[in-house]
Amino acid sequence: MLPFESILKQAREQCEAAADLPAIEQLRVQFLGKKGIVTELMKTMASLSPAERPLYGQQVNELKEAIQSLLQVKQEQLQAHAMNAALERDAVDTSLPGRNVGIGHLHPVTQTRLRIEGFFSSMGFDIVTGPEIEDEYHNFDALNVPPHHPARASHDTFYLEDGHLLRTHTSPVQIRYMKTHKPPFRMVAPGRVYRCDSDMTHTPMFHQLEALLVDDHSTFADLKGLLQTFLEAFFEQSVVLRLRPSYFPFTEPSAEVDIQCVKCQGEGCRTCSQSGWLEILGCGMVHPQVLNNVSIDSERYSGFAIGIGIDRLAMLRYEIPDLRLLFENDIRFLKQF
Ligand code: 2NL
Repeated sequence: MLPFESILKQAREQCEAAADLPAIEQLRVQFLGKKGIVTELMKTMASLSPAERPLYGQQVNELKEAIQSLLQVKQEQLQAHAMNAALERDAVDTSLPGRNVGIGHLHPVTQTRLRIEGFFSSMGFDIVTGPEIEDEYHNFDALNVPPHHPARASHDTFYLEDGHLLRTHTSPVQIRYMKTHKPPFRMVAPGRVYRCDSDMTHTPMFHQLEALLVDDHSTFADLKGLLQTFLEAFFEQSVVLRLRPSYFPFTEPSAEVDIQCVKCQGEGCRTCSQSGWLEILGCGMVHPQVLNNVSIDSERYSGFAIGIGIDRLAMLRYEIPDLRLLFENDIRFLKQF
């Protein structure tokens, strides 16, 4: 066999056997490197006669190119193989469900507040907020709450320094509003309020929304009609109202409003403690003294006010059994709404 053919055969076999890229590089050195087999063949050309040289040179060149191409093909094969192995190893299963981004949602109390605000907005009420730190005048005196009223005792109200306190209701927002607006007007004041109270059904901080309407001749019938419309909109069903006479220093007459239980329609169930009724809110006609306190002529104008516990309505709407769940901020609880 001619040396060229035998060298090519040897190269082909070794190339075939090469298992990885370093082996290919080693073959390149062995055949084509500075001291490689092909290079050595090239050097022997000097000992040939001028007539033999062109053919010899051409054959060495052909050998060199053939080996180069062998190495090239094998190298590409190995690279493709390595690439496929990597792709298989790092494969992504595009059929797997995506990870939940979890953008969250509003707190159930906030959802309930927005729902109530939405109703009153639609009825033309302004939504107004005010400070949570108040003074005795705006929280009590202006509202006709006498100096020795039990609500003013320090075991019911959080007092701060120099006559300040944490508001016990949102009424001071209405006092400020009435001082700066001329009737007729209608507004609601939502927000956090504070009382020294903590048990199954009371937390030291809770959420209230008070509605206030003052006009030429607003009546208790207007109040009752608004309550019926509001409660049916809120619970998305017809409701039966029951008004019980009550007492608040800032309204006269005053009433507590019950509705027939929206869970059992009055049959008696756990939600209504078997009574068939749910206590929902307090309301009344604004006491003339309160109007006078904010320089509104109580001979000419009359008004009504409604005090709504937002947390209680959230509990009824979402069937939450314990008020305290609303304030523990346990994500497993909150996620359900
Ligand atoms: C309740 C009772 C009520 C009011 C709040 C009010 C405010 C002004 C004047 C007159 Cl500025 N009244 N607010 C009136 C009646 C009841 O809340 O049981 N809330 C949960």
